[in-house]
This record gives sequence, C-alpha cells and structure tokens, in this order.
Amino acid sequence: MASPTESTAIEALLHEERVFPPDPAFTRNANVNDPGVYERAQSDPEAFWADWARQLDWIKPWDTVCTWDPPHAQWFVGGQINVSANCLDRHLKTARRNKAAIIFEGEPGDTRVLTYHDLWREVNRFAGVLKNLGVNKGDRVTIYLPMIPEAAVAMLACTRIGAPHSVVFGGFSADSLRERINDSQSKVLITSDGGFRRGNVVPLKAACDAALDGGACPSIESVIVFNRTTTDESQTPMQAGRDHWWHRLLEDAPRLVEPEPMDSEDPLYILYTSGSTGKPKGILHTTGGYLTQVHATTKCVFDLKDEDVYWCTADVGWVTGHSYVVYGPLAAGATVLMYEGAPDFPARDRFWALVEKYGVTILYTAPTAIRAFMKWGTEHPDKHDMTSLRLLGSVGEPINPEAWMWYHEHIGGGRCPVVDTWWQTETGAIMITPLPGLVATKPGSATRPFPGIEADVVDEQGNSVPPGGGGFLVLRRPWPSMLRTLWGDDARYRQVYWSRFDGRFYFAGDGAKRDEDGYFWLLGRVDDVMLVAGHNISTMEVESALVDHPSVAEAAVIGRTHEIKGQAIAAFVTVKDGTGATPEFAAELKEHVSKKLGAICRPDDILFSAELPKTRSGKIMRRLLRDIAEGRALGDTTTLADPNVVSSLKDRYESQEG
Ligand code: 6R9
Repeated sequence: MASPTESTAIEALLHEERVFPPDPAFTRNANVNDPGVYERAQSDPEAFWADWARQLDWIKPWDTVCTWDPPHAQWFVGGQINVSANCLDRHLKTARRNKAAIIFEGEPGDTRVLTYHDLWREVNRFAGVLKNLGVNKGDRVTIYLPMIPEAAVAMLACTRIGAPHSVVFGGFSADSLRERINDSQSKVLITSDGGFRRGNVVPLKAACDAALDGGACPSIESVIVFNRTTTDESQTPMQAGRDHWWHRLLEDAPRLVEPEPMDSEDPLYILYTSGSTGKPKGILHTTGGYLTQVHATTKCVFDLKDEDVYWCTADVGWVTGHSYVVYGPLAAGATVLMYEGAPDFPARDRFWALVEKYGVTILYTAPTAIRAFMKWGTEHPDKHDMTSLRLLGSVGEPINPEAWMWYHEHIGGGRCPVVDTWWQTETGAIMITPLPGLVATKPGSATRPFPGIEADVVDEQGNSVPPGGGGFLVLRRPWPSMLRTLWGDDARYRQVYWSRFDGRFYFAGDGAKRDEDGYFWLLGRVDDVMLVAGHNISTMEVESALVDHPSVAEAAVIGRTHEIKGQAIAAFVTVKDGTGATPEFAAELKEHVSKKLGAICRPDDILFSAELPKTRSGKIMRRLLRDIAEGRALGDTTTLADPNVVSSLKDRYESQEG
C-alpha cells in the first residue's frame, strides 16, 4: 500500500467498452424485473430486508429490524428462528416434499438423490446422534468432510440443535485442523475415512488422528466417522471411547428432533479464513440476518426457480459452499447438484459431462476454474450439449474481461447472463452483483451493489472518489449477513475491519474503481497494489491486459523493488495449451500490455509458468511471487494448494536472472 506522502489514488487504466443488456425475454420471466427495487431499497433498506425476512418461517417475530452500535450490528432483534426448519421442514408442507434437494455425484461416478423429505429425515436422525453424544445448544462442532451429502446433513443437524459449526476444508492439513479445533473449542469432530480426489483417496480420518494425537485437542470428546471410501470398516483404526462410526450411531438415535428456537442473533457458525499471514480469523455469523440475506440473494442474483438444476462448484469448506451450496439454495427450495471431485478427472470435460447429464441450468464457479478451462481449450465443452444452461455466475477473484467473454461464449453459448458476484467470508452473502433481469453487464465488472447495500470507493482520507477514479472499497451501512465479530477476539475485529477509517465504515481490504455509470470494478487486494514511478497500479488491470492476448490463459503480476521507479512490474504468465513460451512471445506480450494500458504498465520481466501459486480456494498468492522476484526466502507457504509450484518457480526465476 502507498504511504500517505506518495500518490494515493489507484489508477484506473483499463477501458472496457462491451456492454450486454439483459435479454427482454429473460427480464420478462425474471424473479426481479422491477427497476424500482434499487430506489425503494435505498430509501428504506430496513423495510427492504424486513420484506425478505418475512418470507422465512419465524418461530417468534422480531421487535426491531436493526440496531447499529458501531461496529456491532444486530438484525431482527427479539425474533426466533431455526435454520434447518427453514431449509427443510418449511418445504415439506408443499410440493417440494418429493423434489430433489441434493443430486450427488461422487468422483468415481456413484450417484445419490435426496429429496427434501429424505434430507429432512437424515438431518433429524443425525441431530439425534449429536444429542446422544451430549451436544447442546451453543456447543461447537467441527466438520471435516469431503463434498458429500453428509456435509450438508451435518451442517443442518448442527443448526437444528443450535450448535455452531466450524467447517474445515478437507484439503487442510492436520496442523490447520488442530489450530481451528482448539480456537473454537469444539466438543465433537465429524469426518469420514476419506474422500476421492483425482482418483486417489484423501485420508481424512488419518489427518484427524494426527490433529488429535497426544491429547492435542482436549475439548474433543467424540469423533464421528462416515464411511465413504472403504467397504471394510476394520481398515480404519478407531480409538475406543472416542471414535464412532456414523452409521452405528444412527442405530440408537431418536428419529425426530424438534428444531431448537434460536434467537436471531444466536451464533450460526464460525468459519476460519486464513488471510495472507497470521493466525486464522474465526468469522462469526449469526442466524436470522444471515439466512435472510443468503435466501434473498439466491433468489434475486441466480434468478432461482423451482425447475432449475443449480450447481455451485465451491467446496463446503469455503463460505461460498456455506451460503450458496447449502443455506441459500435449500432455503429457496432449490435442486442442488453436488460433485465430490476434480474438474479434470477422469478427463478435462468432467464438468461439462455433468452439466449435460443432469441438465444443469445455473452454474456458479470461480475465475481460477474458468482460466484453467481456457487453458485446456474449447474442445472439452464442445463435446457436450450444454443448452440447458441459462445463467452463469463467477466468484472468488476479479474475473478478467477475456475470461468473462470466454465463459459467456464457450460455456454460456452467448445466451446466458453472467453474474460476477463480489463478496467475502466476512460479508456472508453477495454484496456487489448484477441482477440478471435488470442490469446490463460489462465484462470484468461486478456492476452495482445489491439493493439495500451501500458500497463506496474512497481515498486514503475516506472521501468518496469521483466517477472514473480508483480507491478503497468500503461499505457504509450494516447489512443482515455481516460478520458480527471474530470468534473470541473482538479487538482484532475492530482493528482489521474498522480501524482503517476510524470506525466510519467497513473496510474490505479490496481496491476498486467506479465508472461513469456507477459500475464497480474490483481491482484486487490493496496489499497487492504496485507503486510504479509514483503511480498506484492494480495488479488486476495488468493481468487483464495480459489475459486479453489470445494465447494467454492466466497471469499473476507483482511489483518488485526497482532503484529508479520504486517498483518494476514482474509478470508470471500461463499460456494456453499449444502456445510456445518463447523470448519472442515475452517481448510481444510486453508490447501488448504497453499498447493496452500505456508504457508505464509495461512489464519489466515475464516468466512463463505452467502453474501459479494459489491458495486452496484458488486465489493467486502474489505475496509469494514478490518473495521470489525480490530473491527473499519464501514466506509462509502453508496455505498453498501445491507448495512445489513456488519452489520450482523460485529456481527458474533465479536461473533466468543469473
Ligand atoms: C466469496 C469469497 C474474499 C475476497 C474478496 C476479493 C475476492 C471475491 C470477487 C472478488 C473480485 C469478485 N473476491 N469475489 N474479487 N470480484 N467477484 O471469495 O470469499 O474467500 O473470503 O474471499 O475474494 O478480494 O475480498 P473469501
């Protein structure tokens, strides 16, 4: 980040002219097609959110919609509600009773369908299991499972009895699991013997044993193990008195458990987000406001209808999996496709084979996946009939305009609206996004704040930046699904999100610019912004200029120290399959960026790489690339998906320099 004495505005250099207005036929049938919704929500946001809250089943109505004692908000104060009752019981009174809630496909190709009635039954039984093990309202439960229906069953069962869950992504190590269990002081750990990934078994139970080894997690009383990967139970070592098979516990569990009446502000879950360094932050979400906003956004942003087959490819270990695989879609009565494995197993067309097989209508995935598909080539989607698709979504990182266009054309057949949705673990639900029946989209822009959300772009002093300029993305008003605090560390909550602008607004940590139409363009994390010869340049814009070249699939850009300019631009580039990574091509790319954004953005170094270092949720880790480019020892690599990628890049970068 720039120091106050230097130029502080983030430059806005990339100009995107393409505009895609909504198809009138789509608008006619859209869940939201009245443009007045924005104004109405702006003039009375509390009334807007209260209307959405009323669409849920409340055990007791609220007294006050919102109280705001900065930086702490409460929503639907005095109300009582149960999340599992809204995701399940509510639908049993309607024709959704026998509708598929979850269509599951395992990586090996096994399939299961759970109707809403089936899911309700399984959640009741598993809630009974938790009760039998002594889990009471308020006790924490850690869930460490693959992407199988039991993950949703376990989460919903926790909400049924009022036990906040902490889901830990199945790709995290034993150390990460231990740290999260101990921070949340969980009483029970739910896992499986393993899960399937690229044809191998990920040994989850073994990781749990390592995490708990030698009494390292004293709060854990019981471990529940689902049998996913073996036919022979005896292959999984079980510690007597501590470990129990899921299916055995079901035998003695009550079959019906009444939903616990939860106060709107009772904790719903904790989800740890690692950030780039330091101890993971336990993001705390509460009940009524969270459910209201995930439900509203699912209906409005994805235009979800009863007949849709909805597929969000995120793992339940991330917030996207919480809000848009489980809680939002099930509250809305959707049919959710859930897939366990990798997109390239057994072949690079697995996603498209699934879209064809199940007639997927709505697909929500991440730019990292889209750029991998671009790299692999169009022959994989082209093999399949994907005409069932009617809406596409993107989340997780800024989507480069060319990746947006590729998604729109090659996956959406040019006919599906693309919703680029900006939000965070902390925000709980979508915050900036097009409404597909109302808002014309521009490739690379998340467009406008969702109705009822007040976002702004401000400068270093917190003043609104005029249209065309860049700055810091902030939120000016509390929203129902906002984090309430960091678990056990309110001081850190205040410091991380509220101290930057003296408590005046929530600071998201992202850079953004707003164009003349009021559209928001996300520029990446502000810690990544480069300072080149006095100009603050966003990594996102230079990356997008690189991806704009027809032979480039993905790029990561960083600033490295430079004697004269302050920082020089170094680019790590992945080319599409079949393109030669030659010095001539590197020269061509430098020229390409220079033409597109101006000479100031011309990269000094280009290094070709088949892979870029990413977090396990697929976000590019530029911090490590900076370490490489500056010849430093690599910083913390524990959150990387594949640590080999950086070490080999480091070797190559150094040999190129020498
Ligand atoms: C939902 C999720 C949050 C960070 C966020 C931003 C980046 C997410 C984005 C996006 C640009 C989008 N991000 N969606 N940037 N455009 N549509 O990803 O949560 O894992 O907490 O990450 O991801 O930098 O601040 P989380």
